Amino acid sequence: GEDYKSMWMELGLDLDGHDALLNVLAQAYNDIFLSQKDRPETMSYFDFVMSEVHGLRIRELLEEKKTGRKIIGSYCVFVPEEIALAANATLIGLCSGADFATDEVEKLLPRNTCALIKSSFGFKLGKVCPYLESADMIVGENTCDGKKKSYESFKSLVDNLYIMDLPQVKSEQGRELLKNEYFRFKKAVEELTGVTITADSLKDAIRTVNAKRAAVHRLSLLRRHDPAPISGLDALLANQIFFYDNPARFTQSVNAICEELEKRVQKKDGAFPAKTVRILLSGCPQAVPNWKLPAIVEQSGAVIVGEESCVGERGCRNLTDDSGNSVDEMMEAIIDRYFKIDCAIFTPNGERIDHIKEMSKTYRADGVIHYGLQFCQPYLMEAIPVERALEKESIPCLRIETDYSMEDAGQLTTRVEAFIEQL
Ligand code: BJ8
Repeated sequence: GEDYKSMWMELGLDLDGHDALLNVLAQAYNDIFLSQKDRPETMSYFDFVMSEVHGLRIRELLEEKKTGRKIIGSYCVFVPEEIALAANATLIGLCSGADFATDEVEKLLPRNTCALIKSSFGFKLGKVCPYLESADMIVGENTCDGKKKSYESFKSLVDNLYIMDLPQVKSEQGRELLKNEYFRFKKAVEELTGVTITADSLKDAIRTVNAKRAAVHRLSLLRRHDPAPISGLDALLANQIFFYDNPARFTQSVNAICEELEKRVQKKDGAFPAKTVRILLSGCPQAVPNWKLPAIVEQSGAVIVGEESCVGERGCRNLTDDSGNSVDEMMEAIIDRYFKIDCAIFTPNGERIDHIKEMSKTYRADGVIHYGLQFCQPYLMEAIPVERALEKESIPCLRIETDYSMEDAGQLTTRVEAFIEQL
């Protein structure tokens, strides 16, 4: 609305570009989400959050800042929210799910860079992301070569970029590296906020984040039922909003959805009819508003029953042990928890294949669609062993390679429909 304009201007947003982005977002949301049949009523909270994504939530963050709280933006689920919260900071996942200012971006990045990285540059260059502009610290992590190298240029665009190094091997030395980096991050956040993390604040933070992850797990598990009580699109939306909503309110809202879904399961009410073909989506993270593939899958008559993705189960599978009594003990628990994340930048990464097989069984998927962003070496490379491993279990797999443009939508629909038909 009108009243947000001055806020956006103060943040330095480009109002025309920003309006254009919001219009595309609203249109896509309308076409993809609001047109769905038999949605749970409690999804109305998420509709509201999406309608206020650059409005009310930004106002809240700016209010937090007025009280001295700091905002930290991140591009990866390896950045521990517990540490931010414990030091009086709010962690926001920066989304990067749409092309923007592509011509400008391609002056700084090679054309054959994945759409996610290009998008993060585009949102900055186009000045259209109020989260990015509100952040007191932005964390870039050394994960894939694309992100790692692109942050070197990104540094010239933002003055508060903090680089977090990450291991690539799940060895003892790898854990040691992660440990050093998490302690270095803790110190940097404490310096940023001027607040020293205590055993109490860290325990509280761990509990807050655990509750959020537990709520999402509860939601995920309800999707194993047939008929699935919620569409994959709506479940994905909850997983996306996970990254920027107020944690306690998010937890409460997801639990409210779960209560409604539990009743639906009892009554055998579904978002789709019983015996609808069930798909597990696996691969690259799907950031807002990148809804292309899930929309195609569900408009083709299948239901997505799980996301093996960082915006999904890979990102929030494990909880953190909160039983420690000292900051050091709880830091160790945090390191243990994050070191289990089976991102494709790790080598070897057999756990991910095990998890895909396990998720296929838990959610009773008829087939797996592997989603790889074009030019994303880690996930495109892993797609082949993933497909082979699934073949051995007689689980059909379709490998998709795509980007954020709609140019291939027709072709994707044809391939997805043919895949669903054979299941
Ligand atoms: S923990 S998946 S959020 S790094 S799509 S930018 S991998 S070329 S996003 Fe990720 Fe953290 Fe891993 Fe998860 Fe590179 Fe691929 Fe692009 Fe990607």
